[in-house]
Amino acid sequence: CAHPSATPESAVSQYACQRRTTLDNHNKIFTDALEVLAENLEFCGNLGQSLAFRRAASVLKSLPAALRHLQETQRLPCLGEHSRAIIEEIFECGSSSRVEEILNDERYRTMKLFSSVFGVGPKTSENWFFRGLRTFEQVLSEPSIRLNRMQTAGFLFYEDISNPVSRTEANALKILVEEAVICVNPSATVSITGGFSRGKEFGHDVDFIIKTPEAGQEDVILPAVIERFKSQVQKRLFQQKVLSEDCLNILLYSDFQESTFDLRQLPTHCFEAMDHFSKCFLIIKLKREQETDARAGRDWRAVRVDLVAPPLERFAYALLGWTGSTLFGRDLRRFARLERGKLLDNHALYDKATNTFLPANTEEDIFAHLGLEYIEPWQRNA
Ligand code: DGT
Ligand code: MG
Repeated sequence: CAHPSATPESAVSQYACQRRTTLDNHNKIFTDALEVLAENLEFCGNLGQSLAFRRAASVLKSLPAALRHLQETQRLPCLGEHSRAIIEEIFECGSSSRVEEILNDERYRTMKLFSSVFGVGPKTSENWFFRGLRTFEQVLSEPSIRLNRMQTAGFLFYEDISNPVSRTEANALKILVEEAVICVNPSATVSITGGFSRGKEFGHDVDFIIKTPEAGQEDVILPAVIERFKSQVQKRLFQQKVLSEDCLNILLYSDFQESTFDLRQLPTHCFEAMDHFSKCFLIIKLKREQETDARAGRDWRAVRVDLVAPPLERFAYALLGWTGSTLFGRDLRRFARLERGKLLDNHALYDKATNTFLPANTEEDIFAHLGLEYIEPWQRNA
């Protein structure tokens, strides 16, 4: 990606934050292939090369039409010789032999399977693979493996949470979360962020960001919401003189992470690092709208939900980070650092020339600080 940043009017920028990328991907055949290569390299720990393929795929996603000839890639940034060779083969044969090989590769398939479990990352997946494990049954019956709480929940609700969440389900969850949030703090507001705020119809989870106007409330609201979910259940149990807890408890799993945020902290260089805001990772029981799951004999499904509660003065930065996409966020930071001499992360934007933090009330303010045209969330599907 060594293209100059000053691009002519019609040229495609090397930075995702200078491109408008909707969900209308006209080059899916190429981007799917490049993303398999990227994922495989991630599994092998080769993050640099993986990112190169992700960037190549992202550039193709932003194009207004399908590529017609390989030559068209010559005017595009971030498409190196490896990516172009894959595209060429797809043009000629309809698919890439390297991608087919990866899709059939035992290591790739096993890593993909293991890392699809909530709480199991690439390191654990690799560890299990090198111990000769290939299936969930083998992992679960291996006496030397001790699953942590998150992984235990991941296996327990695997089938439900590996099924994509629909927008209808996300909206139903919003009502549920909103009810709990407003009950504990009537001046707080809840917004959907992540993939759904970029217009996606399905997601692997639902991300919510909570805005609290009073200083300090961001630190207490999430534990209170979790307590509210729990007490709701007890109340109903009591009222209905009820059955089993399993039928009523809507909170199937919760992991609250206290804020470690410090106003004076400079933005971090490490993109992968989790932000410091108060947040929780939940698995929530959602009532099914239509048919009951006959096999399971239940009328609910488990859904993954993330909640984040930043302090008001940093809300816009948190929203921008959580809206994504991941590559869009990564390129915003890279652009800020390399083109503007500023440090950006989910907490703040810091100007190295004046040694000051730049305040922002809205996402528009942040784009303006960076001298970037505003890009709507639905155009950030890089
Ligand atoms: P989904 O849930 O699979 O439909 O897609 P998203 O885009 O909602 O992704 P998700 O839920 O994993 O993450 C929510 C947002 O958080 C995402 O849009 C961008 C941000 N994010 C994801 N991964 C990272 C990361 O490794 N570092 C940072 N700084 N932000 C990330
Ligand atoms: Mg999400």
